Amino acid sequence: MFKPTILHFDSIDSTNLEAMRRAKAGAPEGLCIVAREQTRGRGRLDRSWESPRDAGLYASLILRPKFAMNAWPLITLAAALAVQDALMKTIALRANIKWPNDLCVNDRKLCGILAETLETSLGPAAVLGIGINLRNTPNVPAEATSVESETGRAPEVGSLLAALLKSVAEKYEFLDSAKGCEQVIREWCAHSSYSAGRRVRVSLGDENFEGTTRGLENDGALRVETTGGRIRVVRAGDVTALRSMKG
Ligand code: BT5
Repeated sequence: MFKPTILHFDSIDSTNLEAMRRAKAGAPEGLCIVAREQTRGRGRLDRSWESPRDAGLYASLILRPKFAMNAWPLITLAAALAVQDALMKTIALRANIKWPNDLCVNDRKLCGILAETLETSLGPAAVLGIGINLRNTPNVPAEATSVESETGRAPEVGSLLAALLKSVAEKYEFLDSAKGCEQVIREWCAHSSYSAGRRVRVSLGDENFEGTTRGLENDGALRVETTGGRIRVVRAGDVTALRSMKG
């Protein structure tokens, strides 16, 4: 049974970095690092995550999954479902999931998820980092949003965190069950407007292309149909919605 234990910090470089340091030192699955601010909050690909004091929820969980490593990318998708669920239950805010790791409201980013894997003395581990903007502050990008901007009030961090950990635990245990992966993918597709029929631009860093989303592969990769009906499978990259919703 997955049981989170929370460790609070006033200020830290990055909750993901602290969770990785502790995982390397043998910390158990379920240890959750939470901070009021991060001085070096991390996004993907060395990007930063703006984490002003008391303006967001910044949390990282140590996981030591027993399921096959090819299913580990599904942790990000399961976490997105958990954030969506927690926001709905805590503050009745409906957020959309954008592949692979964002939650948005009206296409503005409210939450980012960063799952990182590492080797530790106890075997391979994953650190699941979640940042949710609770209040808008001048530091966060203009194209972002916060719970307060969307609902008129910011939830109490403790209650949102409790709901989030409960939901993450449920989805994570689910991933470990028979047919869990298929069900997470099905659930993700039902809860994300990006899953199918959405016109998108995909940026792979050295290459950009446009197409229409056509669901997910078994490992959570996004299928995008380009000209001539060719399906491209995107495992890492950024996806932006284009205006037309028609596929
Ligand atoms: C992410 O990366 O969205 C993953 C963010 C994960 C943050 C959490 S907080 C707790 C834990 N500890 C950490 O150190 N990290 C995790 P990516 O998809 O690469 O998006 C990064 C981009 O989002 C940046 O380049 C900015 O454009 C934008 N951004 C930065 N700060 C933001 C914020 N507070 N709100 C919305 N967008 C932001």
